[in-house]
Amino acid sequence: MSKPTPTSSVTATPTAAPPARIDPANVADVIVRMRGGERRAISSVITELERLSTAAPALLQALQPHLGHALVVGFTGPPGAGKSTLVNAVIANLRAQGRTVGVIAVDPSSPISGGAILGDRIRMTAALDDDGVFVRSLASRGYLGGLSPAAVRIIDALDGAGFDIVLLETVGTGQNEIDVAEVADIRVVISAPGLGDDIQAMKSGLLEIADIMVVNKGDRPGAEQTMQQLLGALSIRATISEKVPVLKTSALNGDGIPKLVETLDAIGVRVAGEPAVDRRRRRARYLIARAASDLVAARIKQGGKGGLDPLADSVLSGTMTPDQAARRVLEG
Ligand SMILES: Nc1nc2c(ncn2[C@@H]2O[C@H](COP(=O)(O)OP(=O)(O)O)[C@@H](O)[C@H]2O)c(=O)[nH]1
Ligand SMILES: [Mg+2]
Repeated sequence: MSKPTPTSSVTATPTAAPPARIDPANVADVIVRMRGGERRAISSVITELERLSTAAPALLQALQPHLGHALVVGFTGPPGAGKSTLVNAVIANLRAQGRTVGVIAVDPSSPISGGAILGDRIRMTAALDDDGVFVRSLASRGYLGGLSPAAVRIIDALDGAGFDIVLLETVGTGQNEIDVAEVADIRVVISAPGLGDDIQAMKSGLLEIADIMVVNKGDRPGAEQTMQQLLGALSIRATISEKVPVLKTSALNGDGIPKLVETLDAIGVRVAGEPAVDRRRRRARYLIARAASDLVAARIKQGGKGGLDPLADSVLSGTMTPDQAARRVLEG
């Protein structure tokens, strides 16, 4: 690629979509092969959607009739809580039951070392040599439209490919990661002893989105204390504490994993009772909201015709309120 990829999510200045690597005339055929479980087809569809290539719109449209089957489970929490290891343990449990699993690991850590992705590959050993599992890691390189929307498009790819469950690992540090967790049908928030500030390290926003709380590294001293702190933090939020199960796991030795999967399934039964279109709509809503806020950010940056200065002067001279000026910017 001769052009540098954008590093910010502001893409409203029409950045040209990268050229497709699959022939747009073959889209229908690729979808058929993908749904037949052909890994190369799955991989190339994901790549097109990840890059938001010129084939992406046709692919997304062709996928639509096949969406809404997969249960999407988000795993989020601070770095080092054991998310990847836990996801690996859950994969092994699900595979033992014969269920197929797609995995997306979103890791915004330094793209320079590449260590995070390599680390995921090492931890997600359950996925090796198994056609029933497909793992895709995303680093924080520039994605057209941003990293999180790329992850959401890949959820659609894995759902469309027919996987029973899609596991989405995100680091719960920034608002974007917390937002992307909202596209999941079930949100698992993971903490662990020894992360420094323990519960304080869990952004309060994370506690609020949890359908299930997990204290991982249950084999380590301090796990019980972390459990108690968490139960305490949840009990102040009375409405939440009633329904959020708090489970202890050890992703390393497997303790608590069957119970975690049972709990996921119990919630999954409720989710499956919702119309599939509701799940697709949730993801579409997220993509629209993100694209809209990117557009707004770009408009502000450009300031409409002639930059923001003329509007700022109007505000200074009292001929316009900041609110009116803002509307003018949005009108373009
Ligand atoms: N003792 C113990 N260590 C764990 C457990 N789960 C993960 N780890 C370790 O914690 C470290 C971070 O794990 P990782 O899965 O990469 O965390 P992530 O950043 O949340 O994805 C690794 O060294 C793991 O081996 C656990 O249940 N018990
Ligand atoms: Mg990880």
